Amino acid sequence: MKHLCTIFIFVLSLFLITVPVLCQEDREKNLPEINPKQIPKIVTMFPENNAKNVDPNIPQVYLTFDIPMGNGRAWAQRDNNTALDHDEKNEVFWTADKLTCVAPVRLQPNKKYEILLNFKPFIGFASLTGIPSKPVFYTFETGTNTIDPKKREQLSKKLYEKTKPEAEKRGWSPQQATGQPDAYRYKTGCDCQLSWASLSEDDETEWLELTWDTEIEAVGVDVYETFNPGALNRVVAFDANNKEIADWKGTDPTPKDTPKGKGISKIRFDKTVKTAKVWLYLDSPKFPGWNEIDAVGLVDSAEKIHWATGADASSTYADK
Ligand SMILES: [Ca+2]
Ligand SMILES: [Ca+2]
Repeated sequence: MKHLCTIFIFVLSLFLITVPVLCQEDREKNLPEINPKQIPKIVTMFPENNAKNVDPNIPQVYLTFDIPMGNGRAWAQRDNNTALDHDEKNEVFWTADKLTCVAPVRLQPNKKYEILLNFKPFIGFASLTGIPSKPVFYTFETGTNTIDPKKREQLSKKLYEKTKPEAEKRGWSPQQATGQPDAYRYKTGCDCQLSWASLSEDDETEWLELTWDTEIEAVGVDVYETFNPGALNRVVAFDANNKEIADWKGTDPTPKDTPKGKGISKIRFDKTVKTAKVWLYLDSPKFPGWNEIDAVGLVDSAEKIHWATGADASSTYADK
């Protein structure tokens, strides 16, 4: 009986979150056609679509979209035999960057899962502006591994860093400068919680520390500035012994009056360095207003960007 109730509640909540988007869709019938670029697309599925032999110990299934999404979701089942086994104790949630929707699960070994993502009438996944993603038929099969609570715990910790619930990343906290850019996706610069902001607008010079899980052979950093840019005047990279191995000083490549109010400052060191820790310095008093940073990536010699995984700062508006 308990199981039946859960299914009922799940279906009910699906409807609750689905209705506003359906209404939005109705309104859009009279509007000009949507630019295909504005339709959200799934860029990552975990496990991958059509994956076989998936470890049933994984505690989460998640989807990452290419643009920030609204709060709706629609993980609908095809039939009872292949329905996703949701973890009854933990609710589906969105990560702080609004890019990833995470379904906590309790999978079974040797089972084929079939999930209908945004199939009518269950339209839940939609961008912040209400544009729904296209329907996707998502399926994967678990392998023969037995359920091992210890292994599940380990996998849970590993995944948790990637998919922290929204509440764990406070608005404007240094952690908002980790991961791929999200605030930067808005057309113009904005005072947005998806970026780090210092506590005061102009009271003192500020620093932002970024760290990476593994050392990168880096030629420089790309700094995504999303509000009142121009304050960056020094970047220092450290080695594993905390010794300064690169020290750039100069004028921020993104000027204060840049037309869109945002920019990517591409800082290059005078040599390639192996680093997993970088400090950015900002002359905040000289550049009025909060000088917000959305994301920071180390750039390797192939110009591949590695997004920061950890962050700390001199101060944060999240403490206000
Ligand atoms: Ca300032
Ligand atoms: Ca961000």
